[in-house]
Amino acid sequence: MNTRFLILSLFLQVKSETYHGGILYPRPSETRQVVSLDGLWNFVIPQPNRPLQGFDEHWYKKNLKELTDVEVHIMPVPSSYNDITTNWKIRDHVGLVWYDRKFFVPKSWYQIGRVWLRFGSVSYASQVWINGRLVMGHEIGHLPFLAEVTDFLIYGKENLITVACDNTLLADTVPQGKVDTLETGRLVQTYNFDFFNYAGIDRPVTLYTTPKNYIDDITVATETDGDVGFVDYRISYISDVNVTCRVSLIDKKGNVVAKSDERDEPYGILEVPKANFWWPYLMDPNPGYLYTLQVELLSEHRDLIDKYSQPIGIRSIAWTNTSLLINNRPVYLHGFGRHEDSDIRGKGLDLPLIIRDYNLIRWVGANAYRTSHYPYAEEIMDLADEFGIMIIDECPSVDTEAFYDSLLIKHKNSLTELIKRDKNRPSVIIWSAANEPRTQYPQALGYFKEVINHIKSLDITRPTTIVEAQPVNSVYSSQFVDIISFNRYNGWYVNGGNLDVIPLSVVAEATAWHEKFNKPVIMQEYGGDTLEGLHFTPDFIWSEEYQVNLMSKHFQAFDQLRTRGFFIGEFIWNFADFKTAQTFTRVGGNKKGIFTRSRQPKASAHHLRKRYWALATQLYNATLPNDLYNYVAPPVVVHEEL
Ligand code: BDP
Repeated sequence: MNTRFLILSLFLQVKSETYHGGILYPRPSETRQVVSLDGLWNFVIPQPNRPLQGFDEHWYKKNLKELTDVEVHIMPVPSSYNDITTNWKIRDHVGLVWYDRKFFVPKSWYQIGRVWLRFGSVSYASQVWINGRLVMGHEIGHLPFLAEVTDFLIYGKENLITVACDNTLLADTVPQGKVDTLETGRLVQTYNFDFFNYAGIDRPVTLYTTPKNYIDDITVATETDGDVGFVDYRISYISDVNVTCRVSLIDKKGNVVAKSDERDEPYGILEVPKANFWWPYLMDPNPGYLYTLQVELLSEHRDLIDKYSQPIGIRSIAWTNTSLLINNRPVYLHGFGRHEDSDIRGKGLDLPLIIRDYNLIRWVGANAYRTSHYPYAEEIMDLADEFGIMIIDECPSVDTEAFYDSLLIKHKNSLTELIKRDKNRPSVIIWSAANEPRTQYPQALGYFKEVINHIKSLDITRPTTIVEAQPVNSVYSSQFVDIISFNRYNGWYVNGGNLDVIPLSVVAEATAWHEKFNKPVIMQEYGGDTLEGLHFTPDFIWSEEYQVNLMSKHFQAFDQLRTRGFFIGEFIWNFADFKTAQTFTRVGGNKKGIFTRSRQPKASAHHLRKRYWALATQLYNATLPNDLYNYVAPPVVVHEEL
């Protein structure tokens, strides 16, 4: 069977309808209502030998619940579908799955203006129908998409929404994958990246209203000068009448601290004297200060047409060939690579989990993380803005092996959508174009030149990076970026069992990257798998002691590098254990977390906590938490000899 057909069948029909507007997060206001479609949906997988059964039988015009020749499951939304049931065939399914549910649209929404349908993400590709009519399609997971559905709805009555979702990864999907056929005829998805290919409607689904004439997008860039903040804004709107844009900046206490002038043009610069800057966690006693940029679309008679409130932070970013500066102060990034991953819900958004994660991030004293290896949910990003956690925002390109033109188009699309989504976030300080592509191939040169130029064409306010795994002298890509990132598993994949070599190797490699490219350097991944509860002294690979000592050897290297002036960050791999594909190299998944998959600390978490807080104290004078060290004995008093 031609698996490529599965994906093409989804996209041929909708290509021309690609949405070009803004993708502002749905927020209620005086002029907008938001209704969640999260909850329990019906879920069906076609018969194994009939992958296109749903299309052949027009399932989008039927109630899935009433189908008789397939099993109908109940599926929570948002969640990945893979680990919800007890059936491995659902977990490992390749191809299309179908979701539907009914929902009510109030009569009062009739002629309210416009109604929109928005998905936080569906992985990997999807097509959406309302009441049997095709509304939209979207390819690439981890990114939001939306469409106006005003004319598709029945007002004051029940409506049906149907989603077909395809998890197939091929040579020109982002990320790449391959589908093989087993002797039995069953399809298996293979991929080189090291995390489970979770799929489904994994982020919130919302229905919301806007007036007919509405605010479509808001773009903000901020600067600082002394204690003055500047907010440069651009509003795009859709309107068939003359309108103006009144923009007000409101502080946390509700005071208007700046506003647009009487012309109320859709662009301008607000000046905020004595501004509360957005500071990273631990760099200031009041990190993550957010203002509200209130945008009002007004008629010629000054009547309110539409209103949208966008949280923003005022901060500046600058970079040199040795440093990264926030509000003109150099920052040192200490954090981790992470995953959206947890038991049962997979990559599904889970509010208790994400709040627990931020509590752990702050407990451990990290000030940054990378959204390895795809964009994280908007709700997760909101908390980074709010807590002052600096984000290296990565698009879903991971382990790219071959560079096709068709792939390049999609890779660039993923960055367009990511930047459109996250451009106003103060937490986002670096765009990451890819993780561990095969940049030793000459084709990587033209490919990444174009990818980085594309980012620069969309946002010049933030630096770019590509996270490299190839040796420094063989890459064709990092010449284009602003900040060098590299991953290296010394004491694990390289010199496993030989921790003593680590300081030398890390210092030599980081220095070589800087010498070759004359740019600041971040070590984006280092670490080793660790089975919680496994102990050996002297340390032995996979034990908690080994992970702790592997870290200490890296800390020594990082401290040497910090004295050289170009080394700006250390990120351990990984924040928590996570699920991977089934392979003999992984025992229940990747165990390089400093927290277990259920978010409890290994010995390494306590160890890392001591370092990250020590760094915060040295660099920013942060106050140590009082439970960092356990009581052992009274401080030793050293008596001077008489
Ligand atoms: C790195 C990858 C990361 C893996 C890690 C590992 O960037 O996704 O999980 O190796 O093997 O190369 O643990």
